[in-house]
Formats: sequence, C-alpha cells, structure tokens
Amino acid sequence: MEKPLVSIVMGSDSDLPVMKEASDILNQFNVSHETLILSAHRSPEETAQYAKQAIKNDVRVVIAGAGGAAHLAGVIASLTTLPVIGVPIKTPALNGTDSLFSIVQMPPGIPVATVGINAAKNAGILAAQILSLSNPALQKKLEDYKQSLSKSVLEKTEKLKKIGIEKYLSNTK
Ligand code: RP5
Repeated sequence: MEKPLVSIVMGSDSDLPVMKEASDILNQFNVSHETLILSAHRSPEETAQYAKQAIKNDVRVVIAGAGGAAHLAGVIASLTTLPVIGVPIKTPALNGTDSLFSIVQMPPGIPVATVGINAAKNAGILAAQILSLSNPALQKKLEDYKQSLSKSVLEKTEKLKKIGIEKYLSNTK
C-alpha cells in the first residue's frame, strides 16, 4: 500500500461525517492519505507520539479537525514542522465559533492554517495544493478542478440569462 502523504486526524468519531469530505476530495485527486482518531485531551500521549513521528513516516501535510475546546491541531503543530491545516468542527453549543477561535488563535511561532467551520473539503484541497508544489501531475489535476468550477459558474449565468429568475429558482428548488 502507498505511504500516506496526508494525515487526516480528528478528535472524535463524531467529527467523521465532516472530515470525510477531506478524504473524498483527496481521493478525487488520487492523493494517498490516512484517517485517524486522536484526541488532544482524551488520548494526549498517543497524540504527542503520533505528532512527533509523522514526519519520519513521510507524511507531508496534516489536516486536524476538532470541535469545542479544539486543541488538536495546535498541539500537533507544536510537535512537528509539518504544515498543519486546522478544521473547526461545528458544535451544538456555540455553532463552531468556539472551535474556530481555539484553532485560529495560535501563538506566534506555531501556525495552524485554519479553514472555515466544517470546511474539510477546503482543507483537502489546500493539502493537495501544498503537495502539488513538487508534483506537476497533481498541479494539472488542481488546474482542471479550478477550470471545472469556473465552467459551472459560467453555465449558471448563461442559464439565468436564458430562462430568467423565476424559472431558474423553480428549476433549482
Ligand atoms: C472534540 O470534542 C472532538 O473533536 C469533537 O468535535 C467534540 C465532541 O466529541 P464527542 O463527545 O462527540 O466524542 O474533542
């Protein structure tokens, strides 16, 4: 089996439905990755061990998702020089603002590249973009992906021009 270049780590299996989106987009770009559950609070020793070992295992980017007092991404970033992308998970109590602030407000010296609340897909794309710096084939896939986004917007504006607002809205309901 191919060694994982990206580690997708999350604090709980309750984060999995969101974090799966990172895995899905990495599969689309054919980027090898692993998916792990590790908690900064509930399994601190194992989390530290993982973070110290990741670079030696040839992982190149870490994506870490957690909710609430979301310290997972920051703790991993404190123990590795690998780029760490943080995904704040939406919480019932504070809608994910707690997770966002916990992940984004890192002290100078220990950055975590934080994406939006529940934005695991963007985390996957960002990880692929980092890897594409040394992988022209992956860069081409990312260019094609961006082209497809642009094409879909242009198709929408053409359709809107053609059928008008009322029909457009009733068609997309
Ligand atoms: C965090 O606490 C996890 O990342 C999760 O988002 C949140 C709740 O965890 P569970 O109680 O659902 O396991 O550590």
